Amino acid sequence: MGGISAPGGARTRTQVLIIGGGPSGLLLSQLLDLAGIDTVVLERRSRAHVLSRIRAGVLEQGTADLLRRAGAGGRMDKEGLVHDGVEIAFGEERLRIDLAGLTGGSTVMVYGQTEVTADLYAARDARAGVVIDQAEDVALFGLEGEAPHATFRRDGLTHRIDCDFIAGCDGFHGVSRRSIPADRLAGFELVYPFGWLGMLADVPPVSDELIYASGPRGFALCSMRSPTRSRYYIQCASDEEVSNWSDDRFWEALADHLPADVAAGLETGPAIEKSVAPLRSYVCETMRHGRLFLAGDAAHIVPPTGAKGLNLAASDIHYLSQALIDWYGREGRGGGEEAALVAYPQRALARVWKAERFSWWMTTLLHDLPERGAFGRRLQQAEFDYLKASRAARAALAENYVGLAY
Ligand code: RFL
Ligand code: PHB
Repeated sequence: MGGISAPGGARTRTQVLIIGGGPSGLLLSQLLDLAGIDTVVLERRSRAHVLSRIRAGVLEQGTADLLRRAGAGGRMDKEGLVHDGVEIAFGEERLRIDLAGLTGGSTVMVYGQTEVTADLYAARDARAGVVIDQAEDVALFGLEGEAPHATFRRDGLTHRIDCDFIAGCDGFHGVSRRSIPADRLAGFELVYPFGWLGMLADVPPVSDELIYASGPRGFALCSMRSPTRSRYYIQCASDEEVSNWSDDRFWEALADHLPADVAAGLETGPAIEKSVAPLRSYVCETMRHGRLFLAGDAAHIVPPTGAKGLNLAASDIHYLSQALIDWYGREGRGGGEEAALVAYPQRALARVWKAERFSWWMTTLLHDLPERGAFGRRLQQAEFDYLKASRAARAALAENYVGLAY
């Protein structure tokens, strides 16, 4: 092919080519590198853009442990906030879920995805990892054979990288899943008729713990990034325009969604960021197609209500890195390669579907669901009353919230 070259001195061949430089792709690259496996990451956006995205805030213990194993947990352990409880509010009633007490000591770490991504970039830089940003028009070839490759454009030139495997870590809208032939792709989707309007502000959080609130006007979440930075969300239409929301309008609506005693303690201030996220549940069960493996949001989406999106990405990467490390280990010993690769989708999907169930359950428990009418609201009240009355029900919530073992 004419006009094909190596970008900025990067190799034209690698062992595992990773599409997407979000948390999934960077973590995979780091874990494989630590095991002596060569990778190149191709990211469509600039690094500054990737690092400006505000997304998840809660890390399961398994995710925090994986980041430590990857050598990217130092700042998290200094600056992250360990939470051993979380609150559910229903109307004016508040119920604390004692995460640690109900799970034998498990906790969650409140530490923003923006920081996780920055720490992973720093870890890759420290090991001279190759992450090529602004890689446009990535296209994947030869997935069903033993020598796949990808092409992309950068600085007006077309480049080609050959590899053993391609890891599709390029999020829900990426090219990887779309490269699987439609008749080989098994996808399952549930779209909710609402979204979340999020805002970030440098004001102290209204409470030391997260509050998931369900009221007559719908859902709200009080979260945080630090003792001086708050992250708040309210339920909105999925096509809501951020530009319709002045800071004052947001704060008033938030107060309206919270129990009066919580609203009374709100400290307001100028927004640093506001954004709308539509809510969706999606699973692509075809997490492997030949030499292509999907991981993270490229393979599945959960509504953010259970705080599972980033954590599922981490467990996928744990399973995928193990499969690839196993494959390269066996290759050195001369065989048995298929078993290691076949295990990946099976192991990942078993955990994915449980997180999908939990995220769907939290979403339907707490949001205004107009299509279910007054009957639906009575069911939500009954569910909340059951949580209040039953330690077993609270334990089930806690066990899922801190994250199922892997
Ligand atoms: P990401 O973070 O989407 O990263 C994918 C990366 O791939 C790049 N990319 C491409 N690169 C090369 N070629 C292409 N053709 C490409 N197409 C895309 C993208 O630029 C990007 O850098 O997926 P990853 O790494 O799997 O990580 C998953 C998490 O980001 C995700 O699960 C969570 O952020 C989901 N999520 C939330 N999860 C929570 O637990 N709590 C939250 O509050 C929360 N809020 C959110 C969210 C996801 C959002 N999205 C996807 C728009 C809010 C939003 C707005
Ligand atoms: C957040 O802090 O952004 C956050 C926390 C918990 C969630 C979703 C988002 O369930």
